[in-house]
Amino acid sequence: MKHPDTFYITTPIYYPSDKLHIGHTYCTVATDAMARYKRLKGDKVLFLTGTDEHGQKIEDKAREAGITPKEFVDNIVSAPGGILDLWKLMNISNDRFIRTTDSYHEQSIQRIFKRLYEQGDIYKGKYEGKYCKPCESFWTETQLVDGKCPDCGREVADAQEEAYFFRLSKYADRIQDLLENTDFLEPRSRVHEMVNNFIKPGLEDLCVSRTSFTWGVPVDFDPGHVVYVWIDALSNYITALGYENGQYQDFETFWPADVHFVGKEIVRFHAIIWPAILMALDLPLPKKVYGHGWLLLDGGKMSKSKGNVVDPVILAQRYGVDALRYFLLREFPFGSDGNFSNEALISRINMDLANDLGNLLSRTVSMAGKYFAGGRLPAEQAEGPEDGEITALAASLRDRYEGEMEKYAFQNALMEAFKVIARANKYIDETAPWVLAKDEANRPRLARVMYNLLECLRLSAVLLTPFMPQSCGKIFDQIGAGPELRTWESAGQFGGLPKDVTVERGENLFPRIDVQKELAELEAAAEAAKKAALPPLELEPQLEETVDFDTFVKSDLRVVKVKDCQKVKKSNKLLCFTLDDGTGIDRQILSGIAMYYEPEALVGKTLAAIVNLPPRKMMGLESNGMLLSAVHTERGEERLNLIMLSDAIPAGAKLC
Ligand code: ME8
Repeated sequence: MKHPDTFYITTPIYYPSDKLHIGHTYCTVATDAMARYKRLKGDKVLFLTGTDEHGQKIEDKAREAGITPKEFVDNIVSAPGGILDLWKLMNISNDRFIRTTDSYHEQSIQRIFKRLYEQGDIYKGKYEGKYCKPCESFWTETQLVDGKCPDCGREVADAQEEAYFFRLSKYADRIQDLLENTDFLEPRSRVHEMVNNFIKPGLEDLCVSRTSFTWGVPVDFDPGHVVYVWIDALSNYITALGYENGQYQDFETFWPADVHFVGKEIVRFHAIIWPAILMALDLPLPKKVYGHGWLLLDGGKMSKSKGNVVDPVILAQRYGVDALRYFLLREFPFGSDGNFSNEALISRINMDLANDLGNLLSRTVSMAGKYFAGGRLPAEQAEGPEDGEITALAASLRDRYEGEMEKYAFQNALMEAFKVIARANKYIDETAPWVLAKDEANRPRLARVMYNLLECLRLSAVLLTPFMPQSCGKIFDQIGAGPELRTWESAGQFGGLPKDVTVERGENLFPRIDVQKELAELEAAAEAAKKAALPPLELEPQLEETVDFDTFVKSDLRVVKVKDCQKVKKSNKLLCFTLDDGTGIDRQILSGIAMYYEPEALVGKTLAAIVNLPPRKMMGLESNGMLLSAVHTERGEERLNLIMLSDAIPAGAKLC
């Protein structure tokens, strides 16, 4: 039986098909903050994340790269700079990391699949779809592009494949009831979409095996079939606890999960398919699935193929891991989409962290150090009329914060902590310690003011620890709060610090960022990364259509020498060439290559031209022919090179 003080929380397992971006980081950081919060409260937490490593896409990408699928995923997951390193950098405190290629997981999947088959929840049938023969891939009608294969653009044909199906339809009523009549799925706004779009139109049985690729868990009782996607991926949440394997013994302690955090596009799989699989296995259902929103860039979903991804590593290196973690959870309401921008990131860091929190800390600690010898407050202190409101606000912070955290409302929880921080900054202005410091008689009052500020910092820092663990540790060090004053219990009351606490000034935790300079640098870095990600060389595909020889030889290609070359007035593109073509009469050709060459550099060069094109007028000048050049694309930029020939070849020589 699961104990009420245990807490099991998961992220989705990520596809290691590309490097992860800030959107993936968002979900993992949120899960980490929640796990740390529960640990702070004293729960026994199991925080699971991992990677979803099977499937056709990985198989294809590995083939393209000329390596095995396992080598391919290892490069993205466990090699230096991979997913494991990213989570280390982001200070993610996961207790376990599952890879669906781990042998214990594969063994469990085979057992789960077999059991569902033997009890009749999985049956053998025929998968029907559109089949692309060269790609050996099935597609659904909606995946096709203009009725053709979305990968290679060729014709597809109706085809059937033997496959296993899971009886999802059997569980439709129970799932509808679960969604409508419990708070299994949150935010509640997502329930309506699930029921109306997917359940009410009729749940179809789900194809759970394939024979058209091999990179998956083999169905052990039917060679040639591999388990297809969702049974393999979703079951990670139980196999990682030791369900149907001997690797771990945590199933009894931690299942059912307290919450699965998932992005909104996979809510459907977690809120419909996953409970159905668990119902079939006769296991308790997770207590909650929380579908968070997406981070958008310029209003669209980030995706590697669109080239609009934001790299969390660059941001963490520039601003610090904690500032990035804070921004992600403070800026966007967790259940809704949010637009990522560098401006928003920098202004949030400047406003909240540099101005409010960073300033409060450095002002308080430096005043305490300046006004009291060795930074130690005297125990004799005097209350004042300004104290009541701020101490009450700080003392009740933990309750308000807890209320928000229990609803996964990270943004609100952080806003509560920052209300205390803002109030403390105002309290400095109200009490004006620099005025109090002028008169020795005010010493007890001054000490009390400092003490209240330090307590506000301490209580806020305890509750900010799940979000900014490293920075809060440094705050505690500066304000003299020992380990027993960093706990959840100690955050429930105002007045935990000893009256004669000693502060120790440290580094400035959140330096202010120069917005304009930073934005320019970030843009340049993003541009460079975008370029680096582009294929180094792109060539125009060769034409499939043939041209007959007689047509080809009608093109009169000649060697020409440049006598003069000028920029055409009012045109950014055109150069006007005066050429010796061997006939004794100058030939004029206009060419749109001004962005590639300085005209004077071309005088005297030996080039190739086609000379029997009909005359053409451009910008009022006549062009008689065309100069030949070679064109290709390098890292997204078009490159052009005029065909230059040996100067030993005379003008007018025919090219053939
Ligand atoms: O879906 N903003 O893996 P995945 C917020 N393997 N979240 C984002 C995001 C963005 N811009 N982009 C991606 C899979 N995500 C499956 C899961 S679970 C049994 C199997 C989130 O790597 C996305 O919403 O494509 C999803 O929750 C997670 O990253 C993993 O996406």
